[in-house]
Amino acid sequence: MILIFGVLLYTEQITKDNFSLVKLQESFDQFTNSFDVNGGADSADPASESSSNTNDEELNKLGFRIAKGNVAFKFLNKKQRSGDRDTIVKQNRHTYEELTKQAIHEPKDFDIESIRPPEDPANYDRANATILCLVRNQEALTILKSIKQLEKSFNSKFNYPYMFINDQPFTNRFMEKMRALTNAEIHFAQVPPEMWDKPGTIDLDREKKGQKKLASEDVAYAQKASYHNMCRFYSRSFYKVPELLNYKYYWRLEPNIQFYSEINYDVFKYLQGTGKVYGFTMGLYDIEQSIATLWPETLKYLNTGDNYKYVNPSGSFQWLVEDLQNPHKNKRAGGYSTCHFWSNFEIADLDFWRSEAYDNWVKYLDSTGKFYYERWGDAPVHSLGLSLFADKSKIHWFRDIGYFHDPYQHCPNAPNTKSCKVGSFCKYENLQDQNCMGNWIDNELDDPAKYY
Ligand SMILES: Nc1nc2c(ncn2[C@@H]2O[C@H](COP(=O)(O)OP(=O)(O)OP(=O)(O)O)[C@@H](O)[C@H]2O)c(=O)[nH]1
Ligand SMILES: [Mg+2]
Repeated sequence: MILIFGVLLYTEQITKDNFSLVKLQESFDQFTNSFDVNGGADSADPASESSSNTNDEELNKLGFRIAKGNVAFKFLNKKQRSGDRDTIVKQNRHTYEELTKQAIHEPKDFDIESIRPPEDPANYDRANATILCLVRNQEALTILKSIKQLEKSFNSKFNYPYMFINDQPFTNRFMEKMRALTNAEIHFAQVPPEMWDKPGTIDLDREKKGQKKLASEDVAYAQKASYHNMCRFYSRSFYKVPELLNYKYYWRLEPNIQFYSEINYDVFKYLQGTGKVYGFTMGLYDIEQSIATLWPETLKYLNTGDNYKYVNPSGSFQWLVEDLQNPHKNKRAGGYSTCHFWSNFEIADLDFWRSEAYDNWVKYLDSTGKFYYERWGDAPVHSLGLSLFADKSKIHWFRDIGYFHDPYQHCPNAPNTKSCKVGSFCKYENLQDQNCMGNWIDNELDDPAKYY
């Protein structure tokens, strides 16, 4: 089968493309990689065969293998879920709703009383944190709506500074509008062009073809140049923007979102005090075509040189390789479930992105050009980075924060949740299968009773 595909690929390359050995090799690598979620272990070598047999036992038992040139992951289905896709979707929905409907209070794993709102926010000893808004001038009205919500729920009590960033200069009108919204400090910065613009190394012909193909499959924003720049920027550069370098924590805020909760503790100090690196509210499946080779490329990277050392043995690997709820996505994405933390909401530690483990990997991703040839999003990139390189106990589900970004929401059963239906994830029935939180709860979540 591989041979037949190889011949087809070869013929197709000669007739459709200017034949190039390099391109052919690359396509073939992608193809073989997408079937070899073991990351290309060399089974022809008897020594490596016997060691990989031992390793296979480990892989079957643990669901992962971290060895030089032999990194692999395997879904173990520990909850023994079975049935057709509809049954799995129903089961996972039930799992999510049941947990979300349980009464939830503030986190128990930190002394929350010590991080309550101060009497005077103007004189508060804040954590080293900022609220980060990447936004365009023409989005003034929609980001304004988000800021009003955040001020009401959280920030009027703490006065954390805002950092607005943009690839273009902000207009005076935009800046005036924002200044009128808060008592907190506000900073405006322009993203350096080398962090934003498409690099000169991108093969424009290949980019056009790739994007056209994605557009023909209805992949949102496939041909929107700025969207590709934005995804690449949020994946590989935002944590290096000069004005952000002195900050450790950020809360990412987008236009047009809603908060359903009153947040009465300092979420940044919560992360700081617990040593957690990342907080999220929702987990989703992704558009598989947009990241067809993100996982194969990642495995290729992890199986190069000493890169295997970056993989954290306490990572959250199972939800990455789950293949029950959306097996077609897993297949198309070369073994990746496509599950990711929805990155329009992030409260996180910038030093995680600045770490060698994340930064080196993302440099490799960038070198493939596939932020442009495909449409790799920052959400799956952040999520793969976190699941592979961070201890999963450092990833926090802000289950107590009700939040909406069209068309999905998280609506917890908390005393101060308002304006949403507890447990409901999406008003559209046909999108229920996009919720990946059942997978997270089943496969990665530590006993929730410990934390809430
Ligand atoms: N300055 C600037 N900001 C951008 C650009 N494109 C996107 N953004 C911002 O990047 C963030 C993500 O972009 P969105 O368009 O919301 O992407 P999305 O959430 O995947 O798509 P939607 O579902 O349409 O919201 C938002 O904060 C945008 O304001 C751009 O070209 N320039
Ligand atoms: Mg958005």
